[in-house]
Amino acid sequence: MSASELTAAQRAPVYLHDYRAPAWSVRNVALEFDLDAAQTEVLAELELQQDPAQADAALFLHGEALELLEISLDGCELSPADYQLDANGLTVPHARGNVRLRTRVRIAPELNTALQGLYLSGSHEAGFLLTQCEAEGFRRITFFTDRPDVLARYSVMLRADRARYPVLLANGNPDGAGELPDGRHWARWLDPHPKPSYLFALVAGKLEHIEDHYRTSEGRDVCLRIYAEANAIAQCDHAMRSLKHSMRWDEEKFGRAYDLDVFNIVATHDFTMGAMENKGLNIFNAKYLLANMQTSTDADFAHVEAVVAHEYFHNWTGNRVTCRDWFQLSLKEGLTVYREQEFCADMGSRSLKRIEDVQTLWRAQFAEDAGPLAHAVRPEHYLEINNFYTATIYEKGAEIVRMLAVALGRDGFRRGMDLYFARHDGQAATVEDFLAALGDANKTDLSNYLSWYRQAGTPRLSANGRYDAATRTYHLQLSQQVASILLAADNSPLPIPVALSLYLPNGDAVPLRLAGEVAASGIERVFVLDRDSMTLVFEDVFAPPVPSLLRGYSAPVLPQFDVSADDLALLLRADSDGCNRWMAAQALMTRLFDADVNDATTLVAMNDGLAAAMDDATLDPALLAQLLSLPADSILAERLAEIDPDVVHARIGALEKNIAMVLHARVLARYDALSADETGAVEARAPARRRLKNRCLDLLCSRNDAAGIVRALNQFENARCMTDSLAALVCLVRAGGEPAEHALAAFHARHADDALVLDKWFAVQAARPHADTLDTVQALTERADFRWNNPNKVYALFMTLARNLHAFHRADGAGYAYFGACVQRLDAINPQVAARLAASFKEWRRYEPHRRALMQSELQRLIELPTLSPDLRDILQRALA
Ligand code: 0A1
Ligand code: ZN
Repeated sequence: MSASELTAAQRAPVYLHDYRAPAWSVRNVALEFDLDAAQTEVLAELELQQDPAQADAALFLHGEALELLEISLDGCELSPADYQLDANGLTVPHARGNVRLRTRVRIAPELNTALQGLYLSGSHEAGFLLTQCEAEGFRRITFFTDRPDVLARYSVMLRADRARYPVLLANGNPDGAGELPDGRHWARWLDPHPKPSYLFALVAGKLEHIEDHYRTSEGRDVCLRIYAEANAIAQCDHAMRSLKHSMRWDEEKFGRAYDLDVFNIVATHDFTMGAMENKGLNIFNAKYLLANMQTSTDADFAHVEAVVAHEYFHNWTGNRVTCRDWFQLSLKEGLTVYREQEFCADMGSRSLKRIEDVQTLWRAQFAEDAGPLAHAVRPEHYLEINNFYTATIYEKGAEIVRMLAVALGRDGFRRGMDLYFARHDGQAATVEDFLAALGDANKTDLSNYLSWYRQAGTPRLSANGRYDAATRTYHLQLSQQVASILLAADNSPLPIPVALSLYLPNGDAVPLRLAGEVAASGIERVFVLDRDSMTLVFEDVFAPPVPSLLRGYSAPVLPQFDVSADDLALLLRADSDGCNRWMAAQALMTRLFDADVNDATTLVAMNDGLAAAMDDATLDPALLAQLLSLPADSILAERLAEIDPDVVHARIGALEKNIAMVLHARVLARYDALSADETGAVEARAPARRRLKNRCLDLLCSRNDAAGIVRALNQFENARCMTDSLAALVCLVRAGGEPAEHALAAFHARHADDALVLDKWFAVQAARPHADTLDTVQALTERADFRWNNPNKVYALFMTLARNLHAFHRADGAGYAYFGACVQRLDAINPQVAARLAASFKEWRRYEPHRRALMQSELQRLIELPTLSPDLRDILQRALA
């Protein structure tokens, strides 16, 4: 019986404390692929080595959905009595010591809609073959010890029909190619760097490429290629530029040079995630690789730069130093996100990048951490690892690295990273190894940061200040409250680096001298709160100061600061840290949301502060756009004891209309000036101006005023770039009616051949704030250009729908029922996609009783389905627990 005939067993949880070193390792692996979309054969020769300390351990290799055609051990063919096959893999009980195992299996790429393992991208006639192995996809290609702490050297032989599959790529360096009879050809690839199986990749098909070269600081000439289908190849230049910038930056900032002769990137439209860092052969969702002013927004350009950098940086943080087990996922992901964030900050505006990253953290991670899917950055157990590619592992993980970097300072952090690479190059490491290297290099003990990796939930940081005029001292008490003791593996106090300044009413910052210190040292300092509470006493403070806390958002905590609206207005006006100016504006808006705009003092403070910002000609237009933006709906919704989408919507509307009204003249003038200057260019400052211009347009349209709609129509008709065209379309669709219909039709006609632009077209409609949007989405799924098996299309419609207060959260429950039915349908196609969508229900307990009951019953209906993927089951179980 083949493993594919067995039904998948229900998963047992995996525990961190059960970790054992591998009983069997693979030194070398030789793979031979006879590639074909319908049937591919994979021959694998593994040089296996048993750990002498585990001499009794049977040889077990993971394998799923593989048809075993041939198996031999040390040259002797095995009979079925010599091995056991089940849904999880292959056991060869009598193997001992050093052995050579040879297996030949058959797989069916074109039937693989889960997009894990080897699959087909595009059409059956003209598509290409590619792989996705992280986290556990390699076991769908061949039998293997598919765990990240088994590092092997790979040699890969690819054979295929030359006409259908002219390009044959795998990891490492090319090692020969040639012709075969019957129109077939071969190519061999050799990867000299031992790697875990999740980094394996191959690509075969009809692809074009662009090429460039890069000379590393070590003198290696690297051939860089980006592969894409013919109609997209003209859109790869921005990615190539970003790649070269990333390579230079990693040498300059971390001393890390590239280590192969070639670096290949391939774009696909069929990908569940953003991109994948396979050694020497990165594979990208086309959405994060292709960019062109006519079809991509400024935000798309920024995403491409960030994701190219992210995958490239993995070459050291992830590939050269990998993870011992999947519990350590944030060791590579948090660290690589941090590196990516720093790179983007260096390429553009540091404070703006920080604001964007904080926005993402607050919107995605805080919500995750507050609900039933909350988990530690290093979890203690999991059912399905695919469900742990989360905002907590990525974004909160990056925040922990940032805290360490803030606490150690630039040079100390670099020393620590140097030691981390020196100690662990070529190894599979742990979070403890990381903290030890950073600490040892700086002769300090950072093990208390482990609590950040072990505790789920967002801690609160409170601050209370008291000024003593007689002694001219300012007493600042900082204290922390652990968020969710229930979930914490330990609940010891966390080390929280607090970067702070003190501002005098005239806007000057106070030189900071603590009681007992001889002299002041600077106007910004970092204090690490590593107890429940501490009080800092500052001397020589000549007037009651306003504290500017968590500058640059120095720790991922929920601020609960005892500061007045006027204090916030001062920070909004005068803080030298752009991120803190923005946080002050957000705090004012949040207070107004809480008070349903009925708080005169706060209203005046916010309105005056924003007006002053608009009048400040020196302010970066992109920062101004951020100051003028409300916190995300989901963040504001969290403020309510019980979420009622109608209340959220009404309060946000009132707040937005107040800003639009109070600033109307300024917004109009600014929009017209920026609009007259628009060139549609890529140059560095243009995106910032467009961002402000389009936020102004948004405000002008918020009350459906003719002045706004006319401008939106005009901008839509005359747009020189996608940023402007899409921003106008969003405003028109929100207003609805004939202009919206007309614009949607025109946009579709203009971009009918471009899958990525069509995703935007789908998403804009799914975002329309109206209960009827549900019917629109339903109708859109019937179109020929919607594909259920394409994750980008599915996310464009359904991720957007899930964030739509009006449609998803319709009071009649139709949104939940429809969404649930779609999740069910998708589970049979791509379980990872279904599980990601199902996580949209995670906040169900926070809603008012009526909607809460509706969401719960939909979750309950789903969990009782007779067939459910392990991925979806895991999410549903945790959501309902
Ligand atoms: N390691 C990748 C993310 C990734 C994870 C799983 C995947 O399989 C579906 C694909 C990509 C990254 O961090 O970029
Ligand atoms: Zn990553």
